[in-house]
Amino acid sequence: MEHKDGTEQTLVLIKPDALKNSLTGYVLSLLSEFHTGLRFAGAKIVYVSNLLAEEHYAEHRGKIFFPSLLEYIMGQLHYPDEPGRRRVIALVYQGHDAVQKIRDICGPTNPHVARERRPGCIRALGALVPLTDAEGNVIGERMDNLIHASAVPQDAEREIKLWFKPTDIPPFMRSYPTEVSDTFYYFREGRLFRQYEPDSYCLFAPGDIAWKTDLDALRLLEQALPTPVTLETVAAKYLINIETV
Ligand code: FUP
Repeated sequence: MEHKDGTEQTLVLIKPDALKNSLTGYVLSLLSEFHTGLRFAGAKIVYVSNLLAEEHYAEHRGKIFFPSLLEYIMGQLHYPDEPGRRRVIALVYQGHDAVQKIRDICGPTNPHVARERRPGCIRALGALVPLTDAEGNVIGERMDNLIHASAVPQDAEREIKLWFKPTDIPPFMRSYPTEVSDTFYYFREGRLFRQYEPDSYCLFAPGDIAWKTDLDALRLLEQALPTPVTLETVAAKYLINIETV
């Protein structure tokens, strides 16, 4: 969806390998307004829980590289003994043609292809890691490619709403409709509650600003009707930097 002023937004994740290799500043420079004409609309440092990782990469569920991809985005592979350093930097950029502009700077998904076809792009600095089964046979590959960037505007909307609450983004920079909640919603272990339950997390209190699509989804879930957005998708951003598992 285009923003009111004709611009669009995109989600960028600076992944654990970029942080480990001290490439954060370099990546931010390449993406800076000076080079791209794009502006920050949101930024946060995120400890990536299993829930968030699974939701982010939901389209790859079931693929051979999926478990490794989750370990990678959660920082477990680059910081096996230092949970305190496991994090990603999540950013929303806004501006004309933001999705494609940033994809171009990232380059091809596979770092080997990136080096061959687009030397100088961010992902050309990445690595390809073979995945093996218990017998040591190569069964796939994991791409440590430093950065995630939304592929198309529809993905950008899903991903921005997955990682960011409306109030993480300045009011005049929000691209998607919001609604004020008139009720309490709590979440615990995949279930939704209207009243506080021990060990549940409060997703919304009356008066809180929510993405409209999230409240629509919760209302459908309460009636056990199918929703385009899962409960986990709604909840994940409210558990950011709370959940440690
Ligand atoms: P992209 O949109 O460029 O991030 O690429 P994809 O959605 O196709 O892939 C998502 C992530 O899975 C990428 F970071 C690369 C990773 N991947 C692997 O690790 N192994 C594969 O065989 C395919 C993709």
